[in-house]
Amino acid sequence: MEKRVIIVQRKERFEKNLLGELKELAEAAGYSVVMSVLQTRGYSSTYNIGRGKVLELKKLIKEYNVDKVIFFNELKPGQEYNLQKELGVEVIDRFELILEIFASRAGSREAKLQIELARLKRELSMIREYIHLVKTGELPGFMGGGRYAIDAYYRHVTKRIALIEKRLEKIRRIKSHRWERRNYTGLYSVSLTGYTGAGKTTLFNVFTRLNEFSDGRPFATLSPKVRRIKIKGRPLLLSDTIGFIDSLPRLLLDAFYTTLGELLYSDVILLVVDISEKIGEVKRKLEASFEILSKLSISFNNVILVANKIDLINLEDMKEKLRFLKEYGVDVVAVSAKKNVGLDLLEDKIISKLPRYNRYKLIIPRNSSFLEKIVSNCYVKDINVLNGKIVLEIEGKRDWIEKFARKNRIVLFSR
Ligand SMILES: Nc1nc2c(ncn2[C@@H]2O[C@H](COP(=O)(O)OP(=O)(O)OP(=O)(O)O)[C@@H](O)[C@H]2O)c(=O)[nH]1
Ligand SMILES: [Mg+2]
Repeated sequence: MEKRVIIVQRKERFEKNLLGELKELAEAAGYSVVMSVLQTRGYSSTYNIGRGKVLELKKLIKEYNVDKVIFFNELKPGQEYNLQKELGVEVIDRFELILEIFASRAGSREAKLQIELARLKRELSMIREYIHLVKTGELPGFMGGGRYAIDAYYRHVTKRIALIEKRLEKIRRIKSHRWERRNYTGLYSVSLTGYTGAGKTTLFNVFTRLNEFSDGRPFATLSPKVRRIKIKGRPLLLSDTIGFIDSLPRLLLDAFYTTLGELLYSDVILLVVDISEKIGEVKRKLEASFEILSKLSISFNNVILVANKIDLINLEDMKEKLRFLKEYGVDVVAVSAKKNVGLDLLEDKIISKLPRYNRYKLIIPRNSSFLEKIVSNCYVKDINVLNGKIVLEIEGKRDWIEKFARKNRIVLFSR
């Protein structure tokens, strides 16, 4: 049975209400949200929220038979302890919630290690704070050998962190080699990115006709998926990446950004936006996405805004939102990934954005394995047989084509 939870956010007057997002996250983790509680201001260092709100929560927990309380705000260990003691149920914060989701979705070894690392780092800061609180008498002290046990645990966690960091370092070295190699082939690379739930995986599936995991919940995709596809005859690599969310906890940023490393090696980035939502939501998610791309130093020239889910809104609404999106000065294409609308235009746009787009004519011997290599790495515009030789007109990445020709002593004619 699903665990019943209450979600809580304490915010300053100028801060956003993000309980809607917290609810989606909680549901993604398999909880059933029975109540949302918002408190404006009223901070107390004991509970994070004010004492009055704590008593109110206590009542609600009884009334609605609640198993757990999830806070949007990051809780200090003392606060978590005090809340649990007062409320009599488990209390976690958004950080722990996201970790739960990450952990349940993590596929690759790297993702798993990153999650464990984030968990351990958080634990370390908790232990430090805990020791501090005991010393200052704000929490009950350690009994008997408690102090020794805590020290030993602290050392264990520190060691484990160092070990995981070493392993991650190794994985990353291998991975960057792989990226370099991929950059070397004639294949262009296109990445899907954007807010969680925007429709990246759906679009990925339409393009690849494969069935990747997509269950309509946040973070359905954790580690990047890559497929080789052809768009209008041009071979390229398409990657699906993890979804964005607003204000990701600081300790999770590393885990998050490394899974996005793929984007740095993309020729074109498809930033998918769900435009069926209210314009305020569209704006919030879009700006959060832009911020993440900026942090990765991605050039917006390579970005295409894919305005998705147009099947859910009427024409007027769509036009207004497209006008709004265009103000950001990035190319926009409206589609419905689900209903297969607008994809032809999107494909044209992708092709128009592929850089280092070069045309060559070349002549190769018949029956050679060269042909197979060329077909799978370039766009073949024309093919003829002349005097027992194959004459090709191709388009593709200059680096790959020139290297291939040099290596195999094939003469190229630029066009
Ligand atoms: N109506 C409609 N629904 C869509 C469309 N595209 C995607 N969806 C739905 O939106 C939900 C989220 O789609 P996903 O493809 O999983 O989204 P995502 O961007 O990959 O999400 P994460 O992997 O969590 O970041 C699913 O329920 C899809 O069926 C569309 O064009 N129209
Ligand atoms: Mg996905």
